[in-house]
Amino acid sequence: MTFAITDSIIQEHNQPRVKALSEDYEHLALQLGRRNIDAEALVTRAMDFRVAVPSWGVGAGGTRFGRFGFTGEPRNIFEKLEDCEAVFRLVRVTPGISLHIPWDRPESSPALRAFAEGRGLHFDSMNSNTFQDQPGQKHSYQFGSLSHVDADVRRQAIDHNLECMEIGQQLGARSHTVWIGDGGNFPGQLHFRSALERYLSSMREIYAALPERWRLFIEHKLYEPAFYATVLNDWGTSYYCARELGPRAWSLVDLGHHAPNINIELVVSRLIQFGKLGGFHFNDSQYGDDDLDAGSIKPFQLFLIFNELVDAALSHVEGFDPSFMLDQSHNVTDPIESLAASGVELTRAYVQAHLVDRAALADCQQRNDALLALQTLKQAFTTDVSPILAMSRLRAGGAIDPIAMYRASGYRRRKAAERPAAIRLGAGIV
Ligand code: PSV
Ligand code: MN
Repeated sequence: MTFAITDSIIQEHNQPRVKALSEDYEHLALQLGRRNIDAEALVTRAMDFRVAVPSWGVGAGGTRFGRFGFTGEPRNIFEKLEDCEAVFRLVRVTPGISLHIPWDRPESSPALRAFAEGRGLHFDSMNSNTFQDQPGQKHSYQFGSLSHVDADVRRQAIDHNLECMEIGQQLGARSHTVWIGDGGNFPGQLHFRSALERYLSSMREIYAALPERWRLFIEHKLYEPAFYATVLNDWGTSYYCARELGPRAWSLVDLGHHAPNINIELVVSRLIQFGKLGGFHFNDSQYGDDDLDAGSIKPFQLFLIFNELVDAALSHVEGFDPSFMLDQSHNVTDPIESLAASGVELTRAYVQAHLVDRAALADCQQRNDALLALQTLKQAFTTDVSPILAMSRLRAGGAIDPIAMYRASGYRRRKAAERPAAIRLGAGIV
């Protein structure tokens, strides 16, 4: 038997904290009541919030300069799922797992599915990987994959995506996410229009093979690994391609994939309005695709993004049903702590966005009262909803204080004993 954070360990840790939480919650409920906001309704919303965890996120991340492993690091997909379970048990909003193939290719999909379901987990989106070469691979992706000039390379990349979807079907997943590193480093290297045309024609084949009721997410990125021009570079190109592909193709927004200083909430709003916002990869950044923990650098931006999402949900925008995933790289923290904290931060932004007095905001906009419009948003953003989040976790069986609970459990120390060191050096994640 391997060590797990059980319900009873959590309850034991929660027990001495329940009284203080109840008092804080009552006080907040009273304050919100004065603003005609029902705290109980917000607890329910927080309990219903869901964000998927990436299977690759529970291992040590890395940069192109190196990767620092840690003791007790998961060595295979089963151990990764154990760590995903720990995150889920602490915060209760992360039962979905987003799987990367071939990083986490299962030897037996039925066995992996049973293992996950036995832990209250399920598989969310599949992710293909045609941005790296794998041992024994026939054709190299050095000069691209789905948009490569050579039809044989494109065939191999298309087949890989088809295989990902086949595995995903066996695992019970419901969507497939395609991100390619295709692009160029030098002016003249790529014929821009032909490269996009080739990408689209490869994607049409993938789209045609999409299992019933699945959604196809296409993820754009401004730069990296290509540093001069990327084939699927921005949200406009993503929107165009999603529309060309058909109703089951959607744009996915990774928060780290934009030009510096871009107004991401505006991008989000445009994709909602044009009916193509399919999902998110949440993370945070200071400079580029830094893959830092969600909400760690720009919490107000995160709130403003959720403000757009909640506004769309409350106004029942047709077909609006975005999928949420974390896509982070953990280099200096325990990934379980980072993922748990990120799950909490996303739920916080989601709940805070429900505090926005939308009638007052609409009135400010109508009267061109810019100052009060901002204050209306700030009133929601500056409300500390921590007691609502903690109450929702408590009621769902999670931890009142997830990080303290995790540390008290000694989980990583126990895993270090269970998982004798497998030193993995080398460059990390993109
Ligand atoms: C690429 O930067 C990306 O955001 C894609 O989603 C990849 O699948 C993931 O990162 C790999 O970490
Ligand atoms: Mn991503």
